[in-house]
Amino acid sequence: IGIHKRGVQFPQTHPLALAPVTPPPPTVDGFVKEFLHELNTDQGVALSRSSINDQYTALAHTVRNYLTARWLETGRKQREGHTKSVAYLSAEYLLGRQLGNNLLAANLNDVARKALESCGLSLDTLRAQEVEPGLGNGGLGRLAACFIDSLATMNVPCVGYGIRYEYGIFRQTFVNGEQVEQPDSWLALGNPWEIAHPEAAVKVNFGGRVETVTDEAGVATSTWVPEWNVLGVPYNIMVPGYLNGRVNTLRLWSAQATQAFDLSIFNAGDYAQAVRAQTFAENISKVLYPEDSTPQGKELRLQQQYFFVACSLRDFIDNQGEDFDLRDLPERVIFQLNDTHPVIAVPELMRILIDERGFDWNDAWAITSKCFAYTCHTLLPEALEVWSVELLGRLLPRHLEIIYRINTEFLEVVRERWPDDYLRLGRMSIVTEYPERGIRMAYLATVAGIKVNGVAALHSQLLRDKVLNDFAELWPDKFINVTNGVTPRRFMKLANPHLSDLITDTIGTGWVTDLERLEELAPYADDADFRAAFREAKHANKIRLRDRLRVRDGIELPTDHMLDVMVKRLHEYKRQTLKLLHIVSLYEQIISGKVDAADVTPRTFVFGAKAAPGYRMAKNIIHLINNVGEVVNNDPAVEGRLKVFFPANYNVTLAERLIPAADLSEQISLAGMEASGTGNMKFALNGAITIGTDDGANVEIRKLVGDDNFFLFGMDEPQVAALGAKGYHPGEYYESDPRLKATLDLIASGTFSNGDHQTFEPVVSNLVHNDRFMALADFTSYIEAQAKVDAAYADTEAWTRSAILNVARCGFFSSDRSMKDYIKLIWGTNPVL
Ligand code: RUG
Repeated sequence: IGIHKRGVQFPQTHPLALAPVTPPPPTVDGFVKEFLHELNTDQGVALSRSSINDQYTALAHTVRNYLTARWLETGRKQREGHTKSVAYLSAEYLLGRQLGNNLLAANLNDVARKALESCGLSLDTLRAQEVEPGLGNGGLGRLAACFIDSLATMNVPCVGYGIRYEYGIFRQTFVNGEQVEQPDSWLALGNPWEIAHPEAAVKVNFGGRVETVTDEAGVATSTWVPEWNVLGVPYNIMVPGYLNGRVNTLRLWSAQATQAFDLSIFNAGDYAQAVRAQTFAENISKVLYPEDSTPQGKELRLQQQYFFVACSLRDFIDNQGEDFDLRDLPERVIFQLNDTHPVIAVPELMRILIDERGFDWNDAWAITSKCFAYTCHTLLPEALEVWSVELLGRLLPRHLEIIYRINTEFLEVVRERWPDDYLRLGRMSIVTEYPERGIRMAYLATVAGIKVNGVAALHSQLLRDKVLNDFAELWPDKFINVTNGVTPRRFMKLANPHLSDLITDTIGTGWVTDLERLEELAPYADDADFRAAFREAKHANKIRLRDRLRVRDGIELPTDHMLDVMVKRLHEYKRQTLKLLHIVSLYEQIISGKVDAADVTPRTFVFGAKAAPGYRMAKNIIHLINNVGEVVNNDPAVEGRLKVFFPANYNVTLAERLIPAADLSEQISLAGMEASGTGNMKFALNGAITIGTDDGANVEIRKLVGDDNFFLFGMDEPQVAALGAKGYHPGEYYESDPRLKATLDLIASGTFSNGDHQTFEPVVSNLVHNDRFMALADFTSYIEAQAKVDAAYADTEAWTRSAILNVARCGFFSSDRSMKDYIKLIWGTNPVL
């Protein structure tokens, strides 16, 4: 285990084994042959007897076979070139379906379609068979997936490391309007995209104690005597670049017990006890924690974090070969820490260097402090992980010891710079004493990282000025911004073929890998024919969405309404309630006769959102959205004017259908709360216009598209801070805006809960009495902005013009550009051509 040697020289080798591996011919016949071969030999069935899953699996393997030659070649070049790699450490990858993306990357879509047709099969049917791997919660995991796509496309050596959760993000269902979670057994029918290497499993230790021996010269040596261990089995997934022949690797670790069961206990008849150790070990990669932006600090979570970084560090180091001098590690790799989740990698590398490789502290730190960089994705204080010292000491005693020493040496640096500033020492210490003694992982990452980046300009500035201000004073150059981005391959080319074809027909194909070229579309905003074609594409997307929702959810989507979409995790700071207040106020105005229904712009509102299972308020809000939809959709008074839909289980697959069809993109978080957002970018690039606050990457979107092509509302971050400082009293807004009062009163009246006043009382009273995210303060401004939206939408040509300019001016938000920024500002890696 873990010592399985690769690259052994065989005394005799058949010449074929020395030749480069060749892919099957990229012709229809070549594809058919490969597909049937896979179906017959791998699935063991004849076409005539095969199930759809057999066909899908064989198809996936066929596509994989085309990529394999390039993958092996990529690996060979990388090993021989000793190039510096990016090792992206992320607890989440929200990949989305693989088949369509891989066909696109390998330019096999048409060939595959025709090949399958010639076998009497439909590519679309087989694509629908794929269960998406939901190994992430939301933006953070999807960002990781976009980044690895971009790095492969840009020819940058990268290995993504993560966890192969057996159950990904839960499948959301609604029962009487309330969220009910079902396990996501995404592996039930197998995963044809992964290749397991059980022989390369890595052992990971936990628990036990540290023994310290001091020699005659007074030098202390620590030895970790762990108590238990598990194995990490690597599963490789190919990450193909777009049409460039490069295939990088995503390596996900699955936990396995070192011993399947205890035979003596089994023989004694206690079967449950005999397999307990196995169950315990395998729990580590069993299920993704469904919290987004608010970690829970559970022991299993820390086990997951250490498990995957220990495997990944060991894997990367072992792959450098036996003669590799670890002093050269910073020239070989940069470990990018995706949020605080993998930060335990810092003491782990120190432990490997000192305890296993015999480096002294200073040399080990000299290496370690050049190998990591840290991306922070939040500003919410509760989202910055703090691990209790008690727990860390119990699970990873040696790491705790190392963290204490890092902290001691770091505080010396602080003391030297600010000799008498004791308060500052307390503020900056990696070890906090309140509310219990804990390790502030963001601080540890900041101390160890060569750079710390936020994910949008405003976020990075607030990190520097507020959350990590003391650190920014100490190391001003450490803090940088890299604005997030999204991959145009999945979120335009694949998701929006209508618009993509129109763009390609107009400006050529180069935009797919050079998204700034979308600028060339700007002049066409003034071309009536182009505008008509653009509208046609949008309409076709609404029809595609309608067809999908009809089958998926039994929803009948009107295709002639403005499509107003808010999709993202359910969180109070994102303010789905503000959107809901807008809908209820429109409804209230019509049913109370204040407004004639005929004067209301026909709109369909679509929500998509999962709530963390333990987040009570978020679940109440979901319930309320569903119940408002139920009432509004069945009230003849608003028929033909308002519809509210909430398809369950929003995921990447649905996003790919929904986003291209949207007219209006809702990005309405309280300013200073959303680190970046990436949905906002996807919508704008697909020709939806944003209504949004000055928050996260909205700020940059607005700057690029221009004020005329963006509906801005609400307080900005300094205004939010000032109101908070002055004292925020939401009740005053309730009392002073009659429209807001009528809206909240309607909810409180039981209209959306069969007359029951209790059901939504927590939502209403939380808004009126607490409202941490100041929805009521922004209500009036939001309603006014929505009125402007209606007016603008009435002018079809002007609206289309704005939508086109959104597409044309948002090329900046490609994840390729984000990756260029990381390379230039942090990694210093060179693309390998
Ligand atoms: O909430 C943030 C989003 O604003 C951001 O766009 C995304 C990617 O950077 O990360 C999200 N996030 C933050 N997810 N989890 C956290 C917890 O730190």
